[in-house]
Amino acid sequence: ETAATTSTGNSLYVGTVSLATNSTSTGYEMRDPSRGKGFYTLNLANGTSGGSVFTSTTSSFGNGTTSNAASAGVDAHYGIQKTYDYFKNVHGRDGIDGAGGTGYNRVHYSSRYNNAFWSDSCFCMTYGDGDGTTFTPLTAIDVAGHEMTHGVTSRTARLVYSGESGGLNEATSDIFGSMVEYYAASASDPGDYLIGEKIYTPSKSGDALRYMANPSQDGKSVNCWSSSVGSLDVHYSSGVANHFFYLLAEGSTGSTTCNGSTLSGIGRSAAEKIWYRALTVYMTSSTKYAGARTATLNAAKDLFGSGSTQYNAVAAAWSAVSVN
Ligand code: ASN
Ligand code: ZN
Ligand code: CA
Ligand code: CA
Repeated sequence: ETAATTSTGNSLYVGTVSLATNSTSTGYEMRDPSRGKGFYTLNLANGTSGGSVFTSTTSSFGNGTTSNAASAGVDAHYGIQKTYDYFKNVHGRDGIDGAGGTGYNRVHYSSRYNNAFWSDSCFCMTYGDGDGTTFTPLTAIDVAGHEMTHGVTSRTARLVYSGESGGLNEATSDIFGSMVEYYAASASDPGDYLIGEKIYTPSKSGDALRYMANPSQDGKSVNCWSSSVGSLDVHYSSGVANHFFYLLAEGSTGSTTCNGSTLSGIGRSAAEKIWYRALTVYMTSSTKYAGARTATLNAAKDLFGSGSTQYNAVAAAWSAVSVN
């Protein structure tokens, strides 16, 4: 017999959290049987396949440090839980596949592995532990939201992962990764437009993998569209759309805009709904930046009307990143 139950999780990055778990005849397991078709978190114990679900004899998992293997599992399980809730409660989407399926997590993949990734083949999420210098375990909530959003994109617009469409694919993951972080906001992780700030370079504070408010701050990403943007790595051509989204939601006094314009933000709630509708209704596998402008304008028209403040703000924010 099994039953859904709430356990306490002692995480690496967000303190003590409520974890949706399962109670069995022998204890508790890191498995949520209730959200959609359910999901669970596996410990790969430095292997690259197989693994076993994290279990505990008490309704408590992890100890808040890497000395306990379950701590990173807590972050990953919290991340999949909050990502599920974000798409369900904000966008009305039931799971990554839209039909209750959210896959599962694999934690402690390989040794000192400096990445995390979504795979469409296993329909699952995988997290490395990092080498301890460039990365700590990559189980932060914005990374969870980023990677699982790749699964959503695969089931919707299917943006090809190269050229401008690849930049839009990456930006979609940064956008919803950040929106998941805001959705889950807590005192220890309040939400921001930085990607990976909790896991990147533990010896240096204040930096991040990517900066949506000013993408060029990473030294590689671009703030403004140009005809050569499609030749960049997708993690750098994403800068144009990340910058667009930040400007749309939060506005600007003009310090980063490509045309010197000042902008009033429409807020995260309107901006995220516009991007989601653009992604799921209007973008296709070959959408480029010009097409993303049209897609988001169409989405804003549907949601708010064609002469609305939000519609006009979408046009102004794209112009501010040189997508005219
Ligand atoms: N973490 C990387 C990403 O989501 C994995 C990859 O290269 N696709 O972008
Ligand atoms: Zn990505
Ligand atoms: Ca962040
Ligand atoms: Ca750092």
